[in-house]
Amino acid sequence: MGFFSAIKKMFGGAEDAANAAHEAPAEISADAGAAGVAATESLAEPAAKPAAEATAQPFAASAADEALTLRLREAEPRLSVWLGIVLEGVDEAGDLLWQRLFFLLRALDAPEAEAQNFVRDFQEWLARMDYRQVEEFRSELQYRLALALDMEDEEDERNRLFLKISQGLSRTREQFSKGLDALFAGHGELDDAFWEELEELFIMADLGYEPSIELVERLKERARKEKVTESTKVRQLLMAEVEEIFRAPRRIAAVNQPEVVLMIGVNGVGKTTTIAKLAHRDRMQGKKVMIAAADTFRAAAIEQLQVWAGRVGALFHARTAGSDPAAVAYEAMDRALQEGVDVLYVDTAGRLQTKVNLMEELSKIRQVLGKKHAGAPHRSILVIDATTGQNALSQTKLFKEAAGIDELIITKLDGTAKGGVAIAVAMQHHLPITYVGLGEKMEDLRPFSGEDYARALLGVKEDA
Ligand SMILES: Nc1nc2c(ncn2[C@@H]2O[C@H](COP(=O)(O)OP(=O)(O)O)[C@@H](O)[C@H]2O)c(=O)[nH]1
Ligand SMILES: [Mg+2]
Repeated sequence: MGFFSAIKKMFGGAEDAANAAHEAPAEISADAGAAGVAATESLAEPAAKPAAEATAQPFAASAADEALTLRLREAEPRLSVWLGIVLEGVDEAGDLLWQRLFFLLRALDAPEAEAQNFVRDFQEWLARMDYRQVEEFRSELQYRLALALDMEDEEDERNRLFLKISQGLSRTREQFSKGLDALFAGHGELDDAFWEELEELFIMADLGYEPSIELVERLKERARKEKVTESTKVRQLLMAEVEEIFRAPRRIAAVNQPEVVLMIGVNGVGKTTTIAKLAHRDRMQGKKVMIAAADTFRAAAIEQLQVWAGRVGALFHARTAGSDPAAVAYEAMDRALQEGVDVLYVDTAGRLQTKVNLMEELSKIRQVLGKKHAGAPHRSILVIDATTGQNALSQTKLFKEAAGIDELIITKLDGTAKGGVAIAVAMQHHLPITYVGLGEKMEDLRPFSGEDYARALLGVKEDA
């Protein structure tokens, strides 16, 4: 959806007015635009905008719509603000809500078919969740709009994400940040005792012994380089160091479609729900998704995945429980190619019998995928559960050796006091963390930002 062109269209700008002119009732030249100022004077906008104004007409059908259009034009160009305006006077799901959603999507230049799909999907979701009140679904609605309109990187959504991470890490922060404060209060100078206590603090925050020692060494080095001698400055050093730890080199993203994503990790970490959340994101971005149940160990696991696939609108491929996981992966790969799928997710079993077994099973799956579709799997994602603390570290080591990992997703960062494990894993394994799970809802899987994480963990305010 051409959100930005739509925003510019609504908010004016001569160049955009020209771009949008095909939708205007008549071509308005720059001169005619100047002449038309009187007509739009009440909007108190610069002279170059009448043409843009004209393009806003087609969807300003009724007086109510026109009033809304004007409100949107005057408002800050942010999704949350716009959503707030179109949801005014709407308390629950129903005709008025659908009408307003269509209005917003049209105002944002969404093609009619996409707008229809969006609203229909959302209606289905509301029915399934049995939500009626706006307050029950507002957040999911904004999330869906942000994905559909490609606005997740906008400040608005980034703030929401930061709040989420910040809330999720509050228990970890409590331990960590309070410990730091006490440490700063007790030591003015950066002496050996200070560093030793800092190391203990890291260990207590579940960073693990070796990573804690390494982190202190890095901080000492940073303090030396930056000639920092006071303990109070260490918070900023730590902040910079944590950000640095998460700075993973960008991988080449070139993918020959379908993109194939292999999800690995032990039982219970959240693989299946994370696939659903990722698939949901893809679907909101208009992609065709297939999910393959190569975790064939339990029938219940296959059913659970099938239910998720149905909910998020993904194709699903499975065999009966006990089937060969590689055969499922092979067939799904075949189907994905035939049916023009954009992304194929392959769920795998997380049984940790022996490393050899695990290695064999995963490498067989990888082989058959690659045989059918060169380059597949394009991404092997290890899912780890933050609440398991140190186990997450040993699991990463094991899977890295057994199967190879391209990226990490850390789930259950919400409410755990062990959120520090993200630092340890990134530091020890040099793997990018691409998403984090911040709750059980679909909207609770978000792209990971090392900067947000560092800020949330250390309680550093935006302008501090
Ligand atoms: N609080 C919270 N729970 C999660 C998160 N991700 C997954 N879960 C829950 O963890 C449990 C196990 O998830 P599942 O996907 O079945 O794990 P799998 O065995 O690895 O496939 C389920 O109850 C999920 O709802 C998260 O980010 N936060
Ligand atoms: Mg599972």
